[in-house]
Parts: sequence; C-alpha cells; structure tokens
Amino acid sequence: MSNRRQFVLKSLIGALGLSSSAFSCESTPEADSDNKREFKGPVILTTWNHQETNAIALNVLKENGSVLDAVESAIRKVEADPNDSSVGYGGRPDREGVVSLDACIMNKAGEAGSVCFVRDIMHPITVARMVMEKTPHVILAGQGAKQFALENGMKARNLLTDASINSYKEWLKKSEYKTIINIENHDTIGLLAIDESQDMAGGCSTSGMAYKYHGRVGDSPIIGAGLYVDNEIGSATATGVGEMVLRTLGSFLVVELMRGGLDPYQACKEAVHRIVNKYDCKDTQVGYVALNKYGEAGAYSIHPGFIYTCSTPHKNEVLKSESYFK
Ligand code: SD4
Repeated sequence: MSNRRQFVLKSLIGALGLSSSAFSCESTPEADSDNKREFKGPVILTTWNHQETNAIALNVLKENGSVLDAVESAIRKVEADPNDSSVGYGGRPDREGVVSLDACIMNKAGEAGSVCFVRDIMHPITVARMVMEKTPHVILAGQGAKQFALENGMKARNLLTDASINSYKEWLKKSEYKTIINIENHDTIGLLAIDESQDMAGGCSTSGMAYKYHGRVGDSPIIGAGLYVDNEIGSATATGVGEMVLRTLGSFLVVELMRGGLDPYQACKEAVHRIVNKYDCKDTQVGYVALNKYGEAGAYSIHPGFIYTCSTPHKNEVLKSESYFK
C-alpha cells in the first residue's frame, strides 16, 4: 500500500462520527495504485454540514435532472431555510440591519452567472442562473440585480426573521465587527456536483459576513474566488473570510493546481498555504473543498473546525477537514 493510501486510512481510523481525509467518498478511485482512475458515479460536495441539501441534489440527478438543476435546487432549499443564518432568508444583516445576498453558479460549459449585494430576493442562486442564461453578462449587482429578478418573475420579500433581528439588536450593543472562526461563517453553501456522465457544475450562496459594511461584497459571487468549475479538470469552492479568498483568487487557484497534477486535497492545502504564508490568519478561517474530474474529493482549512459534506448515492458523510493550524 502506498504512503498516500496509508495516510488516508489512518485519517479515517479513530474518527468519532466525523472522519478526516482527502478521499473518503464512495466514488473515490484508486488514484495512485495504477494509471486507471475509475469514476464510480455522481458526487455532491458541500461546505459545512449539508447532508439534506446533498440528498436533494442527488435526487435531482436520480430523476434525470441536469447537474446544473441539481446545484440550483439544492441551494434553493438552503436559501429558503430561516434557520440557516448565513444564507438567504434568515441570513444575518449588515451593520445597517440590511440583508444583502451574494451568489454565483457555473455550468459544464464554463458559463457563469452571479449576483451580488442583492436585497429582498430569497433565491439569488436562481437569479445568478438567469443572469448566466438570459443575459450577455456574468454579474449583476444591487438594485439592478433586484430589478432583473423582479422582471423575471421573482417576488420581493423581507429576508429578516425574528431571530436575525434579535441577534442584530444584540450586536448593536457593542457594534463591533470581528471575524469569529467557524462561528459567523457557518452554513454558507458552496456546492460542487459531478453527474453520471462526469459533467460538473457548482454554485455558491451566502448573506456574507455578518454585520459587514453596507455594500460589502465577498468572495462568494466572484467567479474564481468563491467558486470555479472547469469541466475538463474539476471544481472548487470556498467558505470563511471572503477577503482572503478574494486576495488570492482561491477557487481558481485550486482548480489550476489540480490542472497541474495535484489531487483535490493537495490543491486545497496549497491554496490555504498561499494565504497563511502572506497574511496574519490568527482569527481568520478559510475552508476550501474541491472535486476533480474523477469524482475525488478533498478539503483543507486554515483552522480546525471546518467540516464538509461528501455524498454519493451510497454515502452521505460529514467529514472533518484537515487544517494548517492544529
Ligand atoms: C463571505 N465567504 O462573504 C463568505 C462568508 C462565508 O460562511 O463563507 N460564510 O466572505
């Protein structure tokens, strides 16, 4: 058994419900045993704990939906969930008490759509898809994005919930903006999918950093930062402090590192190293997940505590990412 396989097995052993590894989905091929990398079927990979979400995506594929439909449908479920405080309805507001959302999507052809700083629209992922499919553009922002959504049949609605109003009021007492590792970052959804035909798509949706400056846009709607999909190579998505991901164009970097021969785990690790080698990351979390053309999955983060969900028709696992700081 190669060192790499031993390492993977060791990572799996001793895990209490959560395992930590580079390759742990069912469709993991025998990547290093010989040159034959066998693809074993669809994989859905998401940031954080999104088992139900991944099950929705797999179900769309099972019903012969496209890989892009799988991405959009699954993310819509998270956007509509009032208990997810980092995405869509119920997402935490900015420092003015306003919820503004960022999202993007990419298809197997490498086409992309994105909306940022959009208000009062529950499903920015669908608006992003419409930007991709119905306009000659990639990004629509703010009022223009909202107007486009309304013109295309979406309804405006208040995205604040009692819980998000209460936590905002609590925050106002000190009005202190600081990033809290794995706390304010929880739940933002980055979702990568590969279907039976080995076609890939991905999406990302968030309300961004809680209590951010009004008008702030993070990495999540920026193609190449919060998400990148190259159907020939693989895909990557990010969560955490978007400024670090923007500065390093993280998801594009991960995919390019895979193009250069790294597996998804190694590529995520290198992209995290590019951040920690340059910036003070004491209080800053970033986590990457990546999926390659063979359905191999990997993740890496700056700090411990980043979890991700890897799902196939046979397994739906929440995994613990390895991290730079131990
Ligand atoms: C942002 N990366 O706006 C997003 C935040 C995030 O879980 O991932 N939250 O910077």
